[in-house]
Amino acid sequence: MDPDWLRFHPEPSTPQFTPPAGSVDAHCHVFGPADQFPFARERKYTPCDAGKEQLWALRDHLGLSRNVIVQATCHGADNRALVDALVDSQGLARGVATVRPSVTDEELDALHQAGVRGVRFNFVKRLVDALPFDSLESIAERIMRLGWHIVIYFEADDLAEYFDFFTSLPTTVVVDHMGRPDVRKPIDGADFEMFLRLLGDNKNFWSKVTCPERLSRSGPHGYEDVIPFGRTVVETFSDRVLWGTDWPHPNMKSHMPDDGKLVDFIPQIAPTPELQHKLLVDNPMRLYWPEEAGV
Ligand code: 0GY
Repeated sequence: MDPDWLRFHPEPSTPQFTPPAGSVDAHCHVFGPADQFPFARERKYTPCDAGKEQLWALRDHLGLSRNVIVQATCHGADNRALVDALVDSQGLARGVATVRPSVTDEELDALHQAGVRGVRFNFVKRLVDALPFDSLESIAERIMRLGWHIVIYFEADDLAEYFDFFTSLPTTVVVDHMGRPDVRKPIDGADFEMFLRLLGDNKNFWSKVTCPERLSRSGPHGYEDVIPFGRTVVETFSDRVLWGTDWPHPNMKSHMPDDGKLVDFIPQIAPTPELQHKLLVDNPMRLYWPEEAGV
């Protein structure tokens, strides 16, 4: 089974930026291996195998300490590859799962035991047929007893449609990739203003400042057009931002980023050591390892 997108970078460079001790890659995936953990029949793309050992090697190479592994649509609601990686990580990885409304409390407990701390609701139409709101609401209510949060993934054009539903969610909500702004539009335009309002008016909302390689229209050499967007989010909501590599970068068809260069992008959006520490250590530890963060 051949992947229908580029393979991840075979030899990422060594970053020039040194992440602070204890830094967390708070958005990455594991895929397969397909002969052990088959991809979902309903998937919209076929990835390459990208297993836990490769993820741990990347973590060490980049100078990071921990991972948050996010269930991607190509594995549907079959979280076995995710759980396998979490168990193997010996506490150095947490997870965000995908579940259906039919999930049992016992299954949720088992996911929690393995290290899952949230569920992902995906609204990106090219990736998935989203569940109806009432199904998502029932999942949201079911996970509250575990103290989990909800990760949402959507395109900027769809935010207006979902705004009221998102703000009705009863948990902490983490937005993937800054709500995928169109970085060709002005930063003070209506679209990004709506996203900033989502976070500004709703203190339970966090954002990942991830994926310059997906958002940039200026190409792989520095992702300059994404910097003002990322920096605004980091500086405005410094206690509610997360960073991650997005390895192995599913669906990247134009170019495959060098993960070392993605680490070097961090000081462009978090220019001071204080902001870097919040983004890479304090915030992810508070959300995913609160028992160690003293929360
Ligand atoms: C990402 C982005 C993408 C894919 C998925 O669940 C997924 O399949 O999240 C994408 O294609 O934009 O965060 O990995």
